[in-house]
Amino acid sequence: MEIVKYEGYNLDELILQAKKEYGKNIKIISYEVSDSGMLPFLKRKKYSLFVQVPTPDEGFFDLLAKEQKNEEIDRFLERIEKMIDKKIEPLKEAIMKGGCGSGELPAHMSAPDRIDMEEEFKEFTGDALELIKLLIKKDVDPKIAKMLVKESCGFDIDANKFDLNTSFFKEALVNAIEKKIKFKGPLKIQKGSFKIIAFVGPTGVGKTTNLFKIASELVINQKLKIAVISIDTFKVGAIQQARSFSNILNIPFYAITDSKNLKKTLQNLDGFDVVLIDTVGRSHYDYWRLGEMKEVLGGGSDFMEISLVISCNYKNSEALEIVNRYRTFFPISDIFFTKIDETYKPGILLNLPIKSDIPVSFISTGQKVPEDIRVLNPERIANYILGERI
Ligand SMILES: Nc1nc2c(ncn2[C@@H]2O[C@H](COP(=O)(O)OP(=O)(O)O)[C@@H](O)[C@H]2O)c(=O)[nH]1
Ligand SMILES: [Mg+2]
Repeated sequence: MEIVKYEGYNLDELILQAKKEYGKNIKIISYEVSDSGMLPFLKRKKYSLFVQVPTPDEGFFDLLAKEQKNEEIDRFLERIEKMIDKKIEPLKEAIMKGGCGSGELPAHMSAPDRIDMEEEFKEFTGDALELIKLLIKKDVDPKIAKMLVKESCGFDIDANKFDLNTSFFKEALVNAIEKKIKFKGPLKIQKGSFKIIAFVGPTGVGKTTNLFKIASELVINQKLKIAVISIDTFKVGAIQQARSFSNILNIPFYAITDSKNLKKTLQNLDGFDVVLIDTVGRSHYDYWRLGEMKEVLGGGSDFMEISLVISCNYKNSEALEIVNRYRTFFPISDIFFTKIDETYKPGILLNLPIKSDIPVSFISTGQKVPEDIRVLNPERIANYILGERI
């Protein structure tokens, strides 16, 4: 993919022009508005539009066909997912009521799945029980749901059970999250600190896109001196995508492949405040490749922070497996969640940090660079879990 810049006085016309030249499957990345004309009465708003377009050597029509096919597959999978959800919803309700109509769970459920909910949550009542049910609906692990809710409970002597000590679900959840999850907080970097942050994780989770959201914040708002190094030399078009973003932000960009070069490049960047390293996406099953990447990153420095990028689309078990595999290779400093906009069951935001005990940093809320990113904090996680988008 390639980034193309269009300039003009009418944004709609610029978009039309881009679509005319590259087809309807272009992606609009961002636009900037500036005033043009020296004299006040001649001032007009001038737009710079950045769009991602397929490169000609990737075969434009092939790519278009592929994207259309992918959309069809996505729609088909979405339908299947909804059908499955509809089918298992009554089953979940039945489980929550402590049985399955006949009082028995279906035979196809394996022994560990046969959690007798009534037994499991018999110490809770009222709002506490309601909140546990809600959390489980959002795909929070039942044991984690129970542990979190208990953090915000008091003992109800009349009922002889635990109930929430507040009448607000959000307050209860924020209080529990504050105690159980570590937060990295906003990225505040001192001038001259020479911080290095590498982004690792499987292919397609959003490492490159989100690295540039961070880069934009650091360059534009914090006025820091940034450089980007990419060791993603294997994914078609990856270097070009990163190079184009770097050009837009006007920051130096280096593509390297081996550890000696990384060391040398970092030494040459001594006067910079932050160096962001984009890495190749690797399957977490691909030990050999992960080992190779570790070797390249190993040529970095002891001050390097390694951020593991995980999509909220992943199943809980899959995400935990990814974290466990990556942490055998790298000292992971934080989990960076992406694609929250593509899930309606965000339980992963609680399950993964609690099970892995790794701090969380950011959440990506969409494809737009630079605006679709938020710093994670207890309130924000609670809002996502309770279904409020911010
Ligand atoms: N819907 C959605 N898409 C995202 C998000 N973050 C990244 N993407 C998209 O995911 C795709 C893969 O992103 P990329 O940064 O190339 O992933 P990488 O292989 O990990 O570097 C691109 O189309 C991005 O625009 C997000 O938060 N939400
Ligand atoms: Mg990438």
